[in-house]
Amino acid sequence: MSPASLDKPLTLALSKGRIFDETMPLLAAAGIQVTENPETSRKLIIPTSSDNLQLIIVRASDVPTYVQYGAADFGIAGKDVLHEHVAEHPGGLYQPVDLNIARCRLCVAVRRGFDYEAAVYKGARLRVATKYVQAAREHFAAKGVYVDLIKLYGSMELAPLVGLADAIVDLVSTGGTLKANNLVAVEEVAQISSRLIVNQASLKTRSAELQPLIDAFSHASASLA
Ligand code: PRT
Ligand code: MG
Repeated sequence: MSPASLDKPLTLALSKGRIFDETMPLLAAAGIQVTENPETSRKLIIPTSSDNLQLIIVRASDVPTYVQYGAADFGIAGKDVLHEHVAEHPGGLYQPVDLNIARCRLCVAVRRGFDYEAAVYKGARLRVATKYVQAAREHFAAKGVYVDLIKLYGSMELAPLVGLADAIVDLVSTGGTLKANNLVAVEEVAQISSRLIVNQASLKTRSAELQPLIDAFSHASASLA
């Protein structure tokens, strides 16, 4: 898995939205400004104030793929995304820093009124809808609960409301989405934040350029935490 070619600027893969927004202060701490806004611009390759750094804007769950194959030298991805990715595609990614950004919790949630404890206690087979199949499988296996996992790609909150599943495993930050849909979190699966990930070949061949950025991000995230 080769790094981006040497005559190109370093490439940082980000998703738009919360990860992009929370990465801007980290870049600023490294003395780098970004003028283009991916929410309004249609550009997928975004220059920065540094000639040696460009951003690419990809789906959150695609960030590890771009970095693993060396199309991006480094990237920022949630532990939720990384856990699923690494389970299927081990190797090739170095994860040097927990940036402590885009924090949330991966939770089991059910319809208000659904007696989760009783269902688990009785040994009922639960239908669980989630995008996080790997994390969900490990969580319920550790509890000794039998589950049928239903893979969804979005709007997990709908599944218990229309009888697709008894429970969901999804990310919760304010809890507003669960509340608005008459769902309650009944268990925490994991605490989530985003990590810096680096292509292993890039780290070797371009470490003189990468390491100062890794250090700046690391210091900035520690001081912003
Ligand atoms: O949106 P898209 O389908 O393109 O991809 P994505 O949802 O994976 O991307 P994005 O940008 O929404 O999330 C990127 C990363 O941010 C995730 O991988 C997490 O690591 C992190 N993060 C932090 C969150 C949240 N907080 C979060 N609240 N990701 C998603 N949510 C969603 C959650 O899935 C639920 O639908 O927000 C809703 C709940 O939010 P509250 O505030 O109502 O509880
Ligand atoms: Mg989203």
